[in-house]
Order: sequence, then C-alpha cells, then structure tokens
Amino acid sequence: MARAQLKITRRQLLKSGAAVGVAGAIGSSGLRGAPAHAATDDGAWYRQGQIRTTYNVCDICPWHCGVLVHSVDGVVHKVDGNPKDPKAQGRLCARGQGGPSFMYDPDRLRSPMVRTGPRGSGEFEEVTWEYALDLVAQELGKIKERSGPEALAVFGHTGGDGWFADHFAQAWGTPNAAKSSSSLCLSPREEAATLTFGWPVGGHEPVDWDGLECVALIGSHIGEDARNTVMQGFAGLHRRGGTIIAVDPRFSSAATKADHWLPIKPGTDTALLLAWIHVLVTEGLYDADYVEQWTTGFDELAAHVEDKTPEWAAAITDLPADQIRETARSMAAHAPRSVIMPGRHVTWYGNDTQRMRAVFLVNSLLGAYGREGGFYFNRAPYIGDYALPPYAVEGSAGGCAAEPAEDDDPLGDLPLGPSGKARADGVQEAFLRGPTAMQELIEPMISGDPYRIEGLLVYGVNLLHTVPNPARTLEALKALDLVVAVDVLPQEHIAWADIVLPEATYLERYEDLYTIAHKTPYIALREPAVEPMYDTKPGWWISKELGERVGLESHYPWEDIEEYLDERLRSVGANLDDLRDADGIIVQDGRPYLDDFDGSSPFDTPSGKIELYSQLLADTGHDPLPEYEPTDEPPDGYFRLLYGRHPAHTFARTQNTPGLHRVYPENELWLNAGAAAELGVSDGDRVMLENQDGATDGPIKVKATQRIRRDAVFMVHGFGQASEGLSRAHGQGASDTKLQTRYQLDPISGGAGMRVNFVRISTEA
Ligand SMILES: Nc1nc2c(c(=O)[nH]1)N[C@H]1C(S)=C(S)[C@@H](COP(=O)(O)OP(=O)(O)OC[C@H]3O[C@@H](n4cnc5c(=O)[nH]c(N)nc54)[C@H](O)[C@@H]3O)O[C@H]1N2
Ligand SMILES: Nc1nc2c(c(=O)[nH]1)N[C@H]1C(S)=C(S)[C@@H](COP(=O)(O)OP(=O)(O)OC[C@H]3O[C@@H](n4cnc5c(=O)[nH]c(N)nc54)[C@H](O)[C@@H]3O)O[C@H]1N2
Ligand code: SF4
Ligand SMILES: [Mo]
Repeated sequence: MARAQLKITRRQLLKSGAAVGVAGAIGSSGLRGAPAHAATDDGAWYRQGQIRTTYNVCDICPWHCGVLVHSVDGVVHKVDGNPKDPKAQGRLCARGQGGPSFMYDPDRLRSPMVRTGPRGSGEFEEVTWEYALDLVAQELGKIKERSGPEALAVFGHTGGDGWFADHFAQAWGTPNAAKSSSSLCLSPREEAATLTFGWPVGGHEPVDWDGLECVALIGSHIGEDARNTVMQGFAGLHRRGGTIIAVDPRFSSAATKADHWLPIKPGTDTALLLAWIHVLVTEGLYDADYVEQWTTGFDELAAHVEDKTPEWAAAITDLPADQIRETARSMAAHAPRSVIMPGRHVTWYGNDTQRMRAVFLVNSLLGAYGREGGFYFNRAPYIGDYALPPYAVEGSAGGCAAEPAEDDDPLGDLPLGPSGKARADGVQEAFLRGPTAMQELIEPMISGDPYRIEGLLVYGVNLLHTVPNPARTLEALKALDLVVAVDVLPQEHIAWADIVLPEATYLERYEDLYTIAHKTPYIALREPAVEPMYDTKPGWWISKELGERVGLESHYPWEDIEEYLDERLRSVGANLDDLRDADGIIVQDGRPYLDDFDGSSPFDTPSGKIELYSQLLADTGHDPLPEYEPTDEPPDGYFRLLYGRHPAHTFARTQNTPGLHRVYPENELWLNAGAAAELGVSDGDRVMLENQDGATDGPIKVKATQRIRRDAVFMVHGFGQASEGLSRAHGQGASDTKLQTRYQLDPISGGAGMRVNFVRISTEA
C-alpha cells in the first residue's frame, strides 16, 4: 500500500514541480520545472487543496531550526522557518529549504533488509519489520549472553540518536555508546569550557549577537558553516559596521567580510592566542574589575604569557607582530561587546582542549561572559522526564552533560575514550567527563583489546565518511559478529550491515521534545507532516520495538509517542495540543546576564569563578595554562589537508539530495595558484591525491586560487562517495575522510585531531 501511495505522490510532485527545496534561499532559477512566478500560476501547489501546516525541527544539520511544514493532500511542498523559533527566527538556510528534496530522494532505503551476500556486497533481501526486529533481538541476545552487554557498541548522530545511543544503550547496559558530534567535533570545546567555567558551551553557542561589536573567528568559517542564525547574527554585525577578525589559512567567506584577515600557519593558533593575552595583560587592556571579581589565577596567567610576545608568536604563526598587536587592541577597544567565537568543529591537531582554553581565557579577560553584547548564559528549559527505572549504565553517549561513572562502577575499568581513561587515571572530578570517543571504539572491534566489541548498532552516522581512517573501520566491519544500521539512505556502510532498518525522515515522524538551552530556553515539537513513505518507521518506534524484544519493556512503558510527549509536557502544564497551539514552541525565561544572579556566582567550578589557571589540570599532570605545542610539518612535496563546509551541504548527508546536488555537485581542491603553477596544474584540472601513508582518492577538480596559503589545500567534506545506491553523489569529487589515515588524540577530551594528514597531488587522473 505504501508503495502505491508513493507512486502517486511522486507523480504529483513532478507535475507541480515543487518540493525540490532550495528555491527559497537561493532563487528558483536552478530548479528545472519550478514555476518562475508561482504567484500567478494557477497550477501552484498552494492552490491545489487545503494546506496543512505542521511543526518540526530541521534535521538537515545539528543546528535544529524550528520549521513550519506545509503540505497538501499528503505531499510536503514547502518548509519555512518558524518565526517563533529562536534559532530559525523565521528563516531557514539553503540546506534546510532542501528538506523536502531530501525526503523525496528516490534513492531512499525503502524496506527492512537482511544481508544475503557477503559483507560489503550490498546484496540484501527485503523482509518484514517483524522478521528484521526479531532477528536483531535474537542476535543481540546471543552477544549479551556470551560476552555481556558491553560487547555491543552503539553509535548515533542526527535527530533520533537519543532513542539509540542514549536511551537504548543505557537501558541495555553498554558504556560503549558514542556520538560523532562529540569526539569528532566539539568535545575539546566542551571539556575546556567545563574546566574553565564549570559548564559546557552547549549546542547553541551563546554569542549575544545583537549587541556585539567585535568578533574574532578562529577557523569558524561562518557563511560556509551555514548555520542559519549564526549567519544572521554575523550579517547583522557586518551591517552595523562591527569589527570582524578572521583567523584562517584560507581567505574564507567570512574573511571576505573581515576588517582583519590573519592567514595563520595551520596548527599555530595557540601561539597567537597567547600573544593576544600578552598584549591584553602587558598593555593593561583587560577588564580588571571583572577579572578581580569573577576569575582566579590571573597572576599565574600574567607570568605565563610574559615572554609570549607578538614577536615570539609572529615567528611561529607566520603573521606580522604588528597585526597581532593591532587585533588584540581592537578586540579590547570593544570589550565586553567583543568575543572570540567558541568554534564548533574543534578537533584539529590533538592539543585542542588547550587551544579552546586559550580562546576562553581571552574572552574572560575581555569580560565577555554574562555581559550584554558578549556571551549570555544559556539555560536548559525546565521540563520533566518520563518516569523510568534506573538505567543499567548512567551517562549519556553525547551531548554535553555526561557525568563520569562512579568510583565503584563495575564498568569502571572498561576502556575506551576519555571517560575510560579518566577512570584509569583515577580522575573523578568535573573534568574529563567527555563521553566515549567514537574513533577509540573501532580498535577493540578488531583487536579485542582490552576486550572484544562484537556487535555494532549504528544510527544516523555515516560511518565510513565520519570516522577517520575508514580503511580501519572496514576492518572492524569485517570482524564484527553483528552490524545493524538504522539510516534513511544507502550510504557506503549500509552494504556492510547484516540487518538494515530504514527510518522515516524527520518530516514523517515524531521525535522526543527538543529542549534547547538558550538565552530564552525553549521546548520545540517535531511531528509528522505526512505518513512515512515506503515501509519506513520512526526511530522512537524502532527503539521501542527492539527494547521490548530484548527484555527492556520497563524502559518503554509508553503506549505510543503521543502519550510519551503528553506525559513530559504535563510537567510544564501543557499537552501536545497546547504545544501546537503555541506554534510548536514553548519559550521560557532565562537568566542571561551576570546581573540576573544578584551577586551569586553562575560559574560552577570548584572555586566558583572562571579558572584561568586550572588546578584540576595541574593535579592530573596536564598544563594548567595553555602551552603552544608545534604540530608536524608537511613533508617535502606534501600539503596539509584542510577541510570544511559548503553552504549547500551538510557533512556527507546531502550530496545525493536532488535540489542540493544541483547547487554543488562535486567538491574542489583549493590549491594555491603559485603552487599549482609550480606543479604544472591548471584551474579545472582533475587530479588524484595521495596521503603520507599511501591512501589515495579522487579525481578531484582543482580550484587554483590565491585564497589559500601555499602549505595547505582545502576541500569540502562529504564527497567522494562510493555507494552505487546514491545515484547522484556516487563518484563525485574526493573524500577528505579517506585521506585521513591518521588522527592525533587529544589527551584531555578524547577528541580526534584530523588536520594532521598531508597529501601530494598527482596529475594522473
Ligand atoms: N553548510 C554547513 N554548515 C555547517 C555544517 C555542515 O555540514 N554544512 N555542519 C555544522 C557542524 S556540526 C559543525 S561542527 C560546523 C563546523 O564548522 P566550523 O566550526 O566553522 O569548522 P572549523 O573547522 O572551525 O572551520 C573550518 C575552517 O577552518 C580553517 N582552518 C583550517 N585549519 C586551520 C587552522 O589551523 N587554524 C585556523 N585558524 N583555521 C583553520 C579552514 O580553512 C576552514 O575555513 O559547521 C556547522 N555548520
Ligand atoms: N573527515 C571528516 N570527518 C568529519 C568531519 C569533517 O569535516 N571531515 N566533521 C565532523 C563533525 S563536525 C561532525 S558533527 C560529524 C558528523 O557526523 P555524521 O552525523 O555521521 O555525518 P553525516 O555524514 O551527516 O551522516 C549522517 C548519517 O545519518 C543518515 N541520516 C540522515 N537523516 C537520517 C534520519 O532521519 N534517520 C536516520 N536513521 N539516519 C539519517 C545519513 O544518511 C548519514 O548516513 O562528522 C565529523 N567527522
Ligand atoms: S542551519 Fe539550515 S540545515 Fe541547519 S537546522 Fe537550520 S535550516 Fe536546517
Ligand atoms: Mo560538528
């Protein structure tokens, strides 16, 4: 039945030419079949029947903007930013506009499948949900009985990961659950923030954009990193004539708008940051009253940076000392309405927690925390949980607030990732509480050291494009006894799964409530706009059905998701209908500024202050103040491999989305024009890349440009996809991940620094 309905659905779509998405943000010219002037077209979708508007949270990227979804007769035609949503503010980025196109991608997974050929062959048989879930439960049961619950690893990311990497994993009893948004993205930042302020930055970086006067970006390539409200805030600052400082080895989109571009030598940012602190301290440009009242360790910091002069940093960073001085003064002139963006993807060189600490120290000297136009304090909204029995394992897989296990935790000597390491080191305090590092779980799947991980449940993680050294991940996929994948698309790793469970996309399903820490904390609704297409099911349903089959029914006591959501909403005096009546968003009051605390401290560190000097780091054998540590130089003939975002794509998720593929079908290799000339390579040539360990990928088109330093190349992440099931993305461009055979482990957070790989260029393409 679902299939028949699909055919009708798609024919209607083709006829109306809508639902392809990016039109709203980037103009409709590129969208064949889209009505040029819909307002005068009687065939326009919004004249075809009753428009139904539902509430959702965009899942095309982890920024999670609130969305109004407009559908007619069971077909989604358009998504708009929810004006009431603090992150959307009535708008969506180009990728978010592409949501319907993502949903109507004809290459989607359609039915549960069981592998029939060898792993990797991609040969599957379609089966019923009943059969697939029974089989998963049976195989999971075998693993638990043979080797215990911890022999299962659960990987998660994207909207519904909480049902798997948090709820299911904890109820099941494995500590080996991990999210890619942690150790491959922001765990060093959250670790550094927890050490310095006592709490993590949180999913929505609390820059008080409206009153901001000066921003410094370390990496953070806003504009290419296309988070909707971040771009809105940045554009507003630019419009107001605010000061923009872009520190980037590449002349990024943000750098084109900047007053100061600092084309830094990659990997040397900590030296720049220490020199900025030197200038602020020695020239008396810091906020002395703020430092006195709200920080500890200033004297140690001042002594530490005494010799970290701009001249010292200039020799390391390749930046003029005068520019370092001038930019520090410029930041100070606007303080406290002056911040360094906290950054998001910060797993760069393996010393990333220390670099992030240095960022936070500059911001603290500027007096920016809890000040209007600096950083506000973001609070999570108040809402109750659904009452449940205690978990077998406490501590979520991701997010920011995972607590370390107790001393006497029977799982305390388990491996893996920072929490494991923290336990081994006997560290039980506020720091090193980062959740398990995903990349560190690959090895025990292969080597069995310290014990063997036998099964993997992977939800919404593009395994072979997300985790560095995919060749090693393939070894793991061969060695595992059980691989279960929950996804929406036939991504590369799907061919390696034993059982594939196809999820309905975010536009077709309910989700747990979004409870967002913000200046105005809020609760947001995801509800289905239309029935799930094909034979797909929502993640909440899959998790519950699986849980009930493996004896965890007490952890899934709700009848269905609506009952679950109503129960949670009851704690704030509301129900689902009320939430809909409130346009899908319930906003609460925050306490954004220091003044809101009546003199008490908002900082949750042992001293109750911002810890410029970290006693905790000292006690555990780490540098209590950030030190600059050099990273390896590119060998002769090699370039450092840098990567980042494109505004029309998210990670390795949207390359196959028809409306977004059309905008940017393949990635390019940014190569310095001078270096290109020396190599005899021209703009537009297709080249192959080989890294320091002999891994190759390509061909990729060269973009010869003055906009990047000579010692590095840059490419957009997420391309070079090998899955033939992705009819548009297949074979387009090159994969940064395949060229990342190495990573540098951050000893404090467990983050995987990925910018430690080098490539050379071969013209044999
Ligand atoms: N369009 C789009 N936007 C996204 C996403 C997406 O997939 N697509 N994903 C979202 C997510 S989850 C994340 S984590 C963020 C990531 O986005 P960001 O947090 O902005 O990522 P960064 O790695 O900080 O920024 C990449 C920039 O760092 C520069 N860079 C490389 N090496 C160095 C160095 O050594 N020093 C300095 N100063 N700069 C360097 C690169 O040239 C590039 O311009 O983007 C978010 N926004
Ligand atoms: N080489 C390299 N590695 C990186 C990065 C990089 O820039 N370069 N960036 C890092 C960063 S910052 C992050 S946050 C992570 C991101 O890591 P991931 O979240 O793993 O990145 P994606 O490529 O978006 O993979 C999402 C997967 O979820 C699937 N999916 C999409 N929607 C749904 C859904 O509704 N349900 C289910 N079940 N599945 C869905 C997609 O098909 C895809 O397989 O990657 C990190 N790894
Ligand atoms: S920034 Fe764009 S892709 Fe990300 S959630 Fe918002 S609209 Fe969706
Ligand atoms: Mo990320």
